[in-house]
Amino acid sequence: MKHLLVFLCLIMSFSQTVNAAIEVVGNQVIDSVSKSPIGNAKITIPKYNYSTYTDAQGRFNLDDKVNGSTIISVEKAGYRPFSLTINNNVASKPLVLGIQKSNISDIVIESGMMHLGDDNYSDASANAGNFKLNAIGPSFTKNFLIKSVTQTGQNYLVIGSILGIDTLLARSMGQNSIVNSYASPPEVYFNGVKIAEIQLNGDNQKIKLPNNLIRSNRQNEVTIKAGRNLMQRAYLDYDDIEIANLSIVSE
Ligand SMILES: [Ca+2]
Ligand SMILES: [Ca+2]
Repeated sequence: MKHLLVFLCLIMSFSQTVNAAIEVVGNQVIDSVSKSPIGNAKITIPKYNYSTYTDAQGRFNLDDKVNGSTIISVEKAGYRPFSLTINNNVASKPLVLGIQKSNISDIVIESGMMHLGDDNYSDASANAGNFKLNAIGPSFTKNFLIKSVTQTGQNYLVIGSILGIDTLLARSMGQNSIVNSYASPPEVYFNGVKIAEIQLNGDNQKIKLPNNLIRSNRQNEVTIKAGRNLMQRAYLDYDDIEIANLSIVSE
């Protein structure tokens, strides 16, 4: 009988250890295909000036940083820049972020975060409480070389994350709480030609690049222009927005 009790106690303590091990589930960065953990990936939340690195198991801590909507970014050599718009609801559960290996043809245009507009916005506008940076002005332009084009594939301009858009559609989708105004959508130009208008906030927005606009082995230019508050006629009020991670991928 005594032996049986010792045996039962051993089983109980063993199962408690196992349970404890299972409970330690936190935020993790993994390879989106192989699902293996990725160590030493840089995690950034620009709004809080917060950055950290994943451990060998791909785990990372957010230190209860998240309050309201904000962008979290992951950078790791050999992988495409990754960003995700999160809020305290999302961040209160373990985040598993799957990042994708980069291709040789990928072009990173901008890996940081930028604020377009004029730093003049209402508290009710989308993500107003979450703007971190000062505006660089109403538009962003960058030149970059496209060495060769996979003509068989389709090329895309990818906007990792965008927040703060106050279009009529964004308002109708509940992305802001503005009652009586809205803005025109931000416009995207490639080599001087308008290729898209961005109506909604969100992540990983892919815009088709027409192959005939691409200048192979030469400089190409991308421009993003902030929209305008259409109800403000007394002065020009650009729609303040924030963008993280701009790249070109071929698929
Ligand atoms: Ca503004
Ligand atoms: Ca805005």
